[in-house]
Amino acid sequence: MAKPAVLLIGGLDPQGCAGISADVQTVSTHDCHAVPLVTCLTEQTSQGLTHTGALTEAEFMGQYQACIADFDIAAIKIGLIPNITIARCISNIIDQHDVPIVLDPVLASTSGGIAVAEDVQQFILQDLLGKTTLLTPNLPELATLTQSEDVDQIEHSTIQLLSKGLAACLVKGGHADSKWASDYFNDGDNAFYCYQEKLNKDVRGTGCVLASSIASQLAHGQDSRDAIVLAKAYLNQGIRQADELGCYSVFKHSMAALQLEDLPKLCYDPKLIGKQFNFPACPNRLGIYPVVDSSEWIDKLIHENIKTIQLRIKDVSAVVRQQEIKRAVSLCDESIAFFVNDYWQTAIDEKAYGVHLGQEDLHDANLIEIEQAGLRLGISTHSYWELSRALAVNPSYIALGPVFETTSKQMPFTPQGIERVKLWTQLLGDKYPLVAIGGIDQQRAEVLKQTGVGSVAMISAITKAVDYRTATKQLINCWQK
Ligand code: TZP
Ligand code: MG
Repeated sequence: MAKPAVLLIGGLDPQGCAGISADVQTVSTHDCHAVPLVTCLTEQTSQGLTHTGALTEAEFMGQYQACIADFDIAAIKIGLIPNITIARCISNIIDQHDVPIVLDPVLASTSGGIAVAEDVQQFILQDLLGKTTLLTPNLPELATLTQSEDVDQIEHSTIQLLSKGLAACLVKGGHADSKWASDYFNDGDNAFYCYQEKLNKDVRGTGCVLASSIASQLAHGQDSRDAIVLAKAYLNQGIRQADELGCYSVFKHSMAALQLEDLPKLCYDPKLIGKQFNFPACPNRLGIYPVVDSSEWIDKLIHENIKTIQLRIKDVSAVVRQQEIKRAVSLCDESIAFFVNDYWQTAIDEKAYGVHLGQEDLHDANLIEIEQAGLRLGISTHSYWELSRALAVNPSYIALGPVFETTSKQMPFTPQGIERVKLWTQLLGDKYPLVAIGGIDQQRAEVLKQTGVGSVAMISAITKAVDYRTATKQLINCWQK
């Protein structure tokens, strides 16, 4: 596969900490090719920025022609725009490329110094916003762009920018006075807070790194929510491992494996940022895990030595549902981990072992009530951002699907594949048991066993088998081998 090239438009920091040097390192570490297009030769130190040193239009456009002479560009990241002439050139350049555009509106550098001219700010608002895939302002920059100092109005402020044609906005909340570093994403359809504990290190250029990391992920074709979550993880890891150099900590660019502690958490309600949930643990290896639609199936399968099972009933009346859940609970003794899909209230009333929730159910369910009732909680995930959502509620286990094509559920997700199961098994370690689901039969279970995953869930491999007894026995045998 061709390496995606990312066009990096920004200023050169002579100390190599921020701007285009940070961008180049980030993009290269993400296995993309960095194509630097310098807007200005800045003079900046730990004391701030004293000179922007803009290039002329001819110099800038001459560079650009060279940038694109031999490569196709897969994404563009824009940083410091020194004046209106360069701003207009950038607008023309964007028009030449139908690719994701990440604009980091460097209106105020963390180290202070020269602010971006008023006419450039206006041009960003009037022209560039409408061409931007993702804008990544910090709180002061959002305030400048929306002329509102009220950081509690963050949702409203992003809507204001979206109404100007911006596709999506990620507001970096690192400047807020809180124990949590919390960013807010809004694309009009999806909005969430993405947070983790603030790291106590003063590293320059983190805004550039975040935006370039997102641009690289988008160049690789990632969904924008996954791009954000993965970029945050990259940022956290690089800050955590930053090296001391003079009066700075300098960012560590590294392709080291993703660490659970670096993944941000995700929630929809700002009041829940940092909320600690504590669901009881369940066995780390949940084993062969059938998902069935009746208590009759549960009766049959526990007689085949199944120890983990889920009742997933759709389209029946509330009365039947309750009877089914009640009966299932009465059939399962304490050696069996019995999870109820979705209907958490009935699961609590009937004292089931646990509840399994999809992402939408998770949105609607009262997690505090489930936690107080002492039920285990399992959560479905299909992507990194959904994993971040799951991590925010600290569940008893996490399910990843669909690993293979499935016909049992209509889903917009492409199969995750075996490699991702392996990666997530290592990522989640012994902190969260992982359950792989989707298109799994005995042959595939044997392959998945090699990934180290503790459990495989299935519907059709058992319920549509010619002989469910044999199918179940074979699955259990292969898993115990
Ligand atoms: N969630 C992800 S895939 C899936 C669910 C409920 C269906 C699994 O069914 P099958 O028949 O084992 O592919
Ligand atoms: Mg559900």
